[in-house]
Amino acid sequence: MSAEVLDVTTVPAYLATRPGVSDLIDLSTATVQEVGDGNLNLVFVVRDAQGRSLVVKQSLPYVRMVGESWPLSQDRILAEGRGYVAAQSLSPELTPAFHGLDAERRVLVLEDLSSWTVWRRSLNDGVIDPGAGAAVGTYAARIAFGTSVLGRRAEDVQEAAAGAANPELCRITEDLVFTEPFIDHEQNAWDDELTADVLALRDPALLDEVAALKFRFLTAGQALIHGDLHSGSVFVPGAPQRAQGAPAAKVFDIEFAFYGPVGFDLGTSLANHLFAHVRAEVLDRPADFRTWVAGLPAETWDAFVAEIGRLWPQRADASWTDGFRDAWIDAVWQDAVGFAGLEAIRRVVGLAKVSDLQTLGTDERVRAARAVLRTARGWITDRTRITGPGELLPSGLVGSVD
Ligand code: SR1
Ligand code: MG
Repeated sequence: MSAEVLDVTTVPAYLATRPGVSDLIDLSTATVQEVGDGNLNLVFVVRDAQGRSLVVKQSLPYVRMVGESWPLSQDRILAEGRGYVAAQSLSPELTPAFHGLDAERRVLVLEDLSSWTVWRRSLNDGVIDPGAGAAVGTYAARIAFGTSVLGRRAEDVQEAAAGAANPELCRITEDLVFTEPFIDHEQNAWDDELTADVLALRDPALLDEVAALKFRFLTAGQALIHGDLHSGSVFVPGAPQRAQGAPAAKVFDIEFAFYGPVGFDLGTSLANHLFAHVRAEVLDRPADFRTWVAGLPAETWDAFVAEIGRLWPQRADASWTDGFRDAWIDAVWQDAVGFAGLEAIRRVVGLAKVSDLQTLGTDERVRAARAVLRTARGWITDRTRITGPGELLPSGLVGSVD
């Protein structure tokens, strides 16, 4: 049975039933706005007369971007709650404060970050956000280490993994990322000029590699991963927040969380660096912005490696040698490069597009998308030969010219 869906008129009365909320906000003066602009959920910002605020998020019983014709259970909010519990314990400053889950009503209460900016928007606007990539890499490392057998007893990890199954959302990722972009599917769409590039992706040798990565996504339950760590799942602070000592980014929207391959989150991030890069190139953004974007893969990856190194002395099992650490990092890197290729392709071909490309004019979008597809294909096929983040992004739009 679906939980009753909230609206702007029912949120205050609902919050009055939630323990502890009246310490955070004065409900008698509260005003409510629905601000959800994602693909799946309702998001309300609640503000009181003293300027205090919080966010209320409720999963809908269907996919918001499609409508009630695509039903989806509201259980994903439970996965998101598990994600926030882990994040609050392992990397609290890099996620919004979590004020609790109401499992019955399928509702989360969170810190309001609406005065921050969603990173994708900031990248689209050509804004340099120093340290945002490093914050994402650090976050990924802390969650990977702290929820896996690297940092926890194997028995505890087994129990946590069993309780973190998220089959419906994993099915969405499986279909949208690993399957539909490579077949005829009604949810696919692309600019006509890209048809040859898209159909070229059905090359049997490439499909073998896609299959290997899909198998890895479905079977490598290494750690509690975010599952959708693109630039739309990251907030960046503005100057006022930075002046008050805010971190360089906060990761949110953890509803795709499950025990999966650590490289999936890093790969999703890297693909979104590619979107920012090709957009910056076709729009001919200033050199300092383009240079900063070109450095995002290294900034993110280097922070991930550094944080794993910092945490390593706290490992849960002395069997994890330093040599194994280095081999594990190499394996995560190869996974990340392959998954990045898949995330990049699906955002051009499949259902869920990205504004980095969609808001370009047609000519620019075609040039940018062609560069994405060609770069992404190379990431998948050459992932064992790409030795570091400096080799990932094409210089300019190389690869886009026939
Ligand atoms: C039907 S959901 C489409 C996409 O939105 C989410 O943000 C995930 O990226 C998912 O693949
Ligand atoms: Mg999302």
